[in-house]
Amino acid sequence: MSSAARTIEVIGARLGLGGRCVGTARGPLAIRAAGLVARLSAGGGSVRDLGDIVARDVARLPGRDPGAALCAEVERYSLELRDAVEAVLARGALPCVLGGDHSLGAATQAAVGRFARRCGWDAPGLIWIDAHTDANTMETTPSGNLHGMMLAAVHGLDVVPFRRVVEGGVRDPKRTVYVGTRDVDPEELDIVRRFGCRMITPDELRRKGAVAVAEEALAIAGARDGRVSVSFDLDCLDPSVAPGVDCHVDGGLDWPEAQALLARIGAHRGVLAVEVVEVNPAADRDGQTARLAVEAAARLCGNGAWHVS
Ligand SMILES: [Mn+2]
Repeated sequence: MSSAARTIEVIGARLGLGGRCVGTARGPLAIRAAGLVARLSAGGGSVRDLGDIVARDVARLPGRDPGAALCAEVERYSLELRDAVEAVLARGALPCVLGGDHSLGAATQAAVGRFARRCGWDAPGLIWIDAHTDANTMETTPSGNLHGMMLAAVHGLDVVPFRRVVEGGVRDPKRTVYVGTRDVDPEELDIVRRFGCRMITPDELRRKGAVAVAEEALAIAGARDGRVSVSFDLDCLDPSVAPGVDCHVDGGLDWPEAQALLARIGAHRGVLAVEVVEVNPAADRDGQTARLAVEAAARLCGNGAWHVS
């Protein structure tokens, strides 16, 4: 189950409909242009680029209901992505999904849950490195943005556009660990607490150290059999470090903290799937955020361990 021995299969998800700005749809292009495939190949394993899943251009209604057309398109690309990720897992390869707005997480994480079920394993745990908890529902969302609701669906709450996507792939929220959390809506916080998810803020990470936090996250998420999947939203980093994201939240991780965290997680043998999301090239500064996305992916895919400083 060593990630270093597995082929890495890259899928781009050119999505912006689930977020605040459509510029995020160009994230996978920027991450590839920053040298992703060469960087992943430097780990010594083989890397296949499966190309992109592309969202169609549909109009979003303003306000808390994004509209039936948008929801239908989110469901369409999510089912396409979910099946693609499940096929990667079935080949014994490590999926590395590039975003694109975080609505893609329903597909990646449901694919992991469905695949585990087919194998007769427990649902794998989840490490969610993000400024946000993405745990709103259509009833609690202040914004109507689906990238903030997808994990509620993955945890088994009913969010209509993700209903079919998560079928058979729901994950256990008690083995979800959030890292870097610092922007949670009040009703969303109630949901996260009720579920019993572990939440680690940047302050707590600074107190305990990034490696200790990585080990705690792996212990909780991997409590059953060591199997976990990992989601990395670039907005977990401070906007001064990673300006090229959709939602800027001050007080985030710096790069030395993040890279130590990611390298420790990526060295774990039970990582089943990786997603690196929310890169918005329109807000980036000289491709800096895209380059960090490359480095994050390399560490999570298990070939960045020797870069730990
Ligand atoms: Mn986020």
